[in-house]
Amino acid sequence: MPVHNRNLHIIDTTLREGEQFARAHFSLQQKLEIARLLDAFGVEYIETTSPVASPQSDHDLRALVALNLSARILTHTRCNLDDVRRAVACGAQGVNLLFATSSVLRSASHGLGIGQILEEAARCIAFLQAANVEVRFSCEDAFRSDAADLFRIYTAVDALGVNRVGIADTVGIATPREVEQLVGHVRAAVRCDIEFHGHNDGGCAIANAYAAVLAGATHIDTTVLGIGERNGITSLSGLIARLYLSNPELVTRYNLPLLGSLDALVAEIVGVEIPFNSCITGQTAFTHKAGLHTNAVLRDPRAYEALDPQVFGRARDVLLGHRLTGRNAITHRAQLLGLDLPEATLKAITQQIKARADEHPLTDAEVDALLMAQVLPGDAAVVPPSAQVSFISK
Ligand code: HCA
Ligand code: CU
Repeated sequence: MPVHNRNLHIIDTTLREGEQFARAHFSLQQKLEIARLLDAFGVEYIETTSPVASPQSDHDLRALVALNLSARILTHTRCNLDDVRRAVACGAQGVNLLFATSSVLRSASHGLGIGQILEEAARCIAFLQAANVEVRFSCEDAFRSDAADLFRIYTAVDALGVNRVGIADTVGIATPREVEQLVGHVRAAVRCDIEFHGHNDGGCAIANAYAAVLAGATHIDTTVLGIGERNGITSLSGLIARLYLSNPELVTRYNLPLLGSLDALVAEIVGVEIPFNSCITGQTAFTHKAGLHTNAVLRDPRAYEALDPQVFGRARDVLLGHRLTGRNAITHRAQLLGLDLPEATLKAITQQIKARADEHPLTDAEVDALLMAQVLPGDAAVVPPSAQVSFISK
C-alpha cells in the first residue's frame, strides 16, 4: 500500500468553482445551507466566490463568515490589492490568490510578465500576512506553464512565507502520472503546503487528485457532484471513495453518511439528477444485477463490493426481475418471504421470470407474487391477477 499523507485537507469550492457551473445560481439561503452541511460533513475549508464579483457576493461572504463554522471560510481572488483588501474587510479567514502563468493565459488574460506577477504577489501576500489571514498563491494553468516560470514563482512565494501554493489543472489536460511528477517536484522545491485543483475535461479529475495526494499535496479542491466550469472538477464523493479504498483511516474523521444528503441538496438546487455513476452516491452504486454477481454477493458482499454501503448510510440492492437473474437470487428471495420451495420449482420460476423479463423487467412485487403463488395459488389478495394469470398461462 502506498504511503499516504495523513495531513490531508479538503477545500470544498462548491460555493466558488461550483458557482461557475452553467446551471448554478445560489441564493444566500442556499449558500448557507450548503455551507452548514459541508461543515457537518467535516470539510476543513469552504472556498467562496470573490466579494468583488457582485454586491451580493460581498454580502454572502460576510454572512458565511458570520456562521462561525468549524470549516475555515476562504475566498478566491485575483492577485491585486483592491480585491485582497475587500476579502479581508469581509472577514475571510483565508485568501486563495490566483495568477495565470501559462503563456496562452498570460496573453489572453492579464498580459503581465513573470517579474510583474511576482511584484503583485509580494504586495498581496504582505498585506494578508499583516492582516493575519491565511494565504495561498496558485498558478492557474500550471500544466501548460513553462516549468522554469512555475518554479521561479513557487519558490519565490514560498520564500515570502505563503501558507501554501496551488497547482491548478485549469483545462483538465493532466494525467495522473504528470500530476504526480509536477507535485513531486514542487514538493521538493518548497517548504509550504501544496494545494491541487483539477478539472475533469479528460475524465481524470479524481485520479489526478489522488495522484497529487500520493506525491505530497496537503490540500485537495473538490465540489459537491464535481460541478464547476465546463464539466467540472474532482467531486467530493469521488475523492472520498478513492481515499477510502486506499486507506479508510484517511476519511474516517468525516461524517460519511452525509455525502448522500450533500449530493442530493446540490443536485436539487442546480436542477440536475445525481449522476448514476457518482461514486458512493449514484442511485445504482450498490445495485447488483447479473446472476453471477448476485449469487456471490448474497454469500459474501465483498465479492463485488469494494465499498461497504453501510459505512456511507446506503443499502445494497439486488435486482431480481430481469433476464439476467439467477436461481440463487430467486431462492434467497423465497427464503426472505419465508417460503421453503423445492429446487425444481425455484428453477422453473427462475426460467419463468427470465422468459417474461425478455419483454420487460418485472417489479419485486411481481416476482414475489410468482413465488407466493406456489403456496397460495388461489389467494388473489397476495397474488396480483396479472402475475397469477401469466404464470399459469405459460
Ligand atoms: C478560475 C480558475 C481556477 C482556479 C484554481 C485555483 C482553475 O476559474 O478562476 O485557484 O487554484 O481551474 O484554474 O478554478
Ligand atoms: Cu477551476
